[in-house]
Amino acid sequence: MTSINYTHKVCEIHMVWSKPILHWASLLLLLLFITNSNAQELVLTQDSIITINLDEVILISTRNSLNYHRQPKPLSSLDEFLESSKKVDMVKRGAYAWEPTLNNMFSERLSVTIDGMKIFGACTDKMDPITSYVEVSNLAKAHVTSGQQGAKHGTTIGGAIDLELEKGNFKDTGLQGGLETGYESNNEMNVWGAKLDYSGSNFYMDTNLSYRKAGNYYAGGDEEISFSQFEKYNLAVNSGYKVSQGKLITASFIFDEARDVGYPALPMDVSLAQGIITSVGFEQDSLLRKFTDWNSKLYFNTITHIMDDTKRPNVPIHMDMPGWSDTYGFFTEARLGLKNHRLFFKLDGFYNRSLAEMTMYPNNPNELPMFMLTWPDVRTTNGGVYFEDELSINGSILKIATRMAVQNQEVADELGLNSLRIFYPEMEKSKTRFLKSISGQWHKMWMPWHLNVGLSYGDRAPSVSEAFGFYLFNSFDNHDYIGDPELINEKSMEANAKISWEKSNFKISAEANVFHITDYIIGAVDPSLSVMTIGAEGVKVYKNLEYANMYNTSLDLEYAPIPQFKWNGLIAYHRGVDQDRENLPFISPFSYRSSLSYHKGSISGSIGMSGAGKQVNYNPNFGEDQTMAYTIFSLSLGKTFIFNNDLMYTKVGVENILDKRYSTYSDWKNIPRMGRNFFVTISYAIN
Ligand SMILES: [Cu+2]
Repeated sequence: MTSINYTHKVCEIHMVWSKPILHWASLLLLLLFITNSNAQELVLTQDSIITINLDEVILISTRNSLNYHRQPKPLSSLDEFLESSKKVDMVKRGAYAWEPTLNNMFSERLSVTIDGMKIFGACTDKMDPITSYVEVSNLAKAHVTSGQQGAKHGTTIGGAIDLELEKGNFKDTGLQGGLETGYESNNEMNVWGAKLDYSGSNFYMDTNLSYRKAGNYYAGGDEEISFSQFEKYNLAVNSGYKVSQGKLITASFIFDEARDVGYPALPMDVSLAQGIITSVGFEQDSLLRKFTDWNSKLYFNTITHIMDDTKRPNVPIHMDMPGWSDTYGFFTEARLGLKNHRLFFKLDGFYNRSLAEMTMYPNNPNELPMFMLTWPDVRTTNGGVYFEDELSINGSILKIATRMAVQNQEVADELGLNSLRIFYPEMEKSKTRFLKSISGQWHKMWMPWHLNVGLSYGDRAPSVSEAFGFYLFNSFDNHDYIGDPELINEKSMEANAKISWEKSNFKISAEANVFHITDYIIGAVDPSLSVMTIGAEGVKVYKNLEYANMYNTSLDLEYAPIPQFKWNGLIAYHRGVDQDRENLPFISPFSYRSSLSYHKGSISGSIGMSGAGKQVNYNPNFGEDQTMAYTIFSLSLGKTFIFNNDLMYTKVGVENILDKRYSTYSDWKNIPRMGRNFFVTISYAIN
């Protein structure tokens, strides 16, 4: 898949009141000094186009034909779009609701937001990442930011993924509509989409409806993967009203529901995963004369997740496991330009309620069912301020950013609190934590060279599962997990660097980052506890490790010998170890990908290759075994047709051409990925 990268640099500065930080700060100063003494630098204009975020923007919208050509598979799931990102990997537990990871870190270390809105999944087993509650047709872009550069969207260690909703533009185009359909051969998936947009000079309203239904998929070699089916509906309405020049009210509503979702790598499936995501916003071009781009939003979302094992054969004990998550939140932000400073301010807050329960029904009808709260109605209240300054100094840009937040967590359910007090008799009902982030990113150009370096510090509170989880079964390492409400905050120091050489038809860039995470939170076996889940090997309790180090490096090449042809190549290497040099789980082995694409007039096409080396560094204590090397190939062809005034786009292609049977390091319990898959998509736009 083609991803469009505006990869510029990011620098993060970390300033914590500790020695390593001072050490880093002096390094940064030294760097600045070196730069300032260089006479050949190119002076950057104070141009808003040059920002120094080391982020990646994945275009998702299929609103215009240009994007349609760029995307090898336009009706891909959002998961597939994210997987095309250079930085994001997907953990697969089946065909649906993959979990995005960034810098080999999972959701508890990331900030994932939809248009800046905080949303938390309702599944104790992570079957419902936030990304599963939206459709590609709802979204314009995905912004992927690494490390503390993502702090704008919330507290994070590994980075942020913000999914930007597609919005109207007040062009007087009246009503426009479109129909889309797609089919995939491997799992007989049907995709249907319809949209109706109205746009006038004062008002717009975009409506879209989509439906996907898939059967079981087949891994390479034609092995059917049982319980990998799913069905999903999504309805989204997005509207805006111009109150007066420069003032705008927006409202958005998304209803997303998946039913009968199989999770072949897990012992349970999902009968219902439902999300309702709503917001109202107010935007004003200016504020108090000096500030610009004032943007505020109030939002609410509610998630319902119902797990189901009634369709599984040989279930030792039937369980009902529903979960709920409601989030109320707001943010307000504005910009201010002052001489060579570009300032950005944001104030945000949310209140989340997470509740999950489990009822076990013994096979012997004379025994009573057993009821537990696995998430004991945890109320999280978080308020934060974020500030950044992009400062241009002698032709380079330094961006300094900080977030300060206060978070309170309270266990509202007495039964849940008393259950946890069995393990933590001293546990308080409520606990408040201060969270902080500070980062500096520095970008310098000596055409055609670009250099970005950054330092940062950030911390995070334990997640609801890590702090309050009560006998959460992890099928990967076959252990029950118990949270620890007394965990201390996990802290991360990060350094990153990127150097690139960019000409119009050739680009090469090398980048690396290292995270030194102290008080790293991970599960450790407690042999004194006995398991709750039948067949589980033991019980793990979350604890703070002394520290863990993670290293991520990549080399990226792009070459366009003629404008119609473009070649891309990427290789990446990751490593993660704890203080005893033990491997961390879920760290990618050496991986690579390459694609060649062609686009001229109404025709487009691409061939792609991706793969990974043998996983050398894995950790059996977390259920990992060695994942074998693999390489897979794909191909797609597209053409645009014009009927009267209307446009029809078509795309056909094949993925995993050689029908290779493979799984990656991030596939839950080595669940094999899809084998050969033919797809066709047709999109008809009525103008
Ligand atoms: Cu679940």
